[in-house]
Amino acid sequence: MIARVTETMEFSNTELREWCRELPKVELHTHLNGSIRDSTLLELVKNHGDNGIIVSKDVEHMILEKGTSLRKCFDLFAVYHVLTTDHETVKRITKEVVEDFAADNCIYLELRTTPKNNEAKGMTKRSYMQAVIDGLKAVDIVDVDLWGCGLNNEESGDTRRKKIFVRLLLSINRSEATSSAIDTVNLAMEMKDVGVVGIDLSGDPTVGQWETVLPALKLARELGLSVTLHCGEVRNSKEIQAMLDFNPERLGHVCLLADEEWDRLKSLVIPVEICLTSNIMTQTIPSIELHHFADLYKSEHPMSLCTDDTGLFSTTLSNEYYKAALSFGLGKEEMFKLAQEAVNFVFADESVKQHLTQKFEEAKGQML
Ligand code: 6MZ
Repeated sequence: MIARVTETMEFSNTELREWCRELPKVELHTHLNGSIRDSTLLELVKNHGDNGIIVSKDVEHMILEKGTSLRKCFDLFAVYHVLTTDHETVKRITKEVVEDFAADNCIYLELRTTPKNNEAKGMTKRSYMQAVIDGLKAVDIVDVDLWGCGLNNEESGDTRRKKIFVRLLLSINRSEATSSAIDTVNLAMEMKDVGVVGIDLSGDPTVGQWETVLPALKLARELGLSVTLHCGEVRNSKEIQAMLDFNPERLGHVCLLADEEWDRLKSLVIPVEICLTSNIMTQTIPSIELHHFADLYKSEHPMSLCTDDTGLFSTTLSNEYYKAALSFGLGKEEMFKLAQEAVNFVFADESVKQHLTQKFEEAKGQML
């Protein structure tokens, strides 16, 4: 236990769950295709039918069985990508994912996705991203602020509607060639005035070489885009050290760092995106009690709770807070502070940070 247990104990579990849902939250690490609703996936499987690439019965089973190891996650992503590679579906899943986060009281969502070419569907990386933007415009239940103005509700001007700030990160997949990774960075640059704030490096951590993507990451930095890297999902000391040398704006996961890498992470004070459920479900970390959250929290290292893939891991951002409260004995004030501090690590500009800070100030009186 690392904090006051008593405060947490004041709640019943149901009250604690509800409190976590009401807490305003900032999500910094979630992948679009990993956050598709199960119901949507199953519908897509049904519509897709058996076509030689996927067999519906097997896929339904995989979807419901979920990502219970890193290997299974990447097998599933390959299936998702067969199901979602057309513009209408990309638009639909984007709309649904944003609505799900908004319903969970997330007030700022940094949504990441890998732009994809798919010649058969007439899709380019650019048109894929346009479908994402179309999905944001289609959001019904809240106002979406994408680049400093209301996106989906300009005419109504209804100030009572809840609002979510959405910013986009373009992901480079670790298996991409240098030229493809550079294309993604250039696309991010083109889309800087429509809500794209940075670059993520993700994908199967057992695949790809750091040197292949480094030129693209350096270009991103030169162009003023923020960078976050998936780091230490598998033991790979050489790569972890290279990532720390790069000193990105944020790091995701940082599960399997050796002691000296751990010390270096702390001395560099790089904010960490923590994904509790994901790390446990993929068995990257053997149990929640052994999760590095506790050590980072104790050393007051900057970090933020995140979901990684809400669909794949059947979680929500409020569930991640709930889990942290129960597992590490955090009280209301600690939880509120943890949520609020995430504002410091968003890639959006100062005006958004000010707006979010104000939202937390307004909520404080009601929540504490
Ligand atoms: C590494 C992950 C990931 O980009 O198609 N992705 N990469 N580790 C993880 N932890 C389990 N979870 C998701 O969303 C799906 C893609 O995000 C990355 C993978 O590259 C996956 O294919 P998009 O929207």
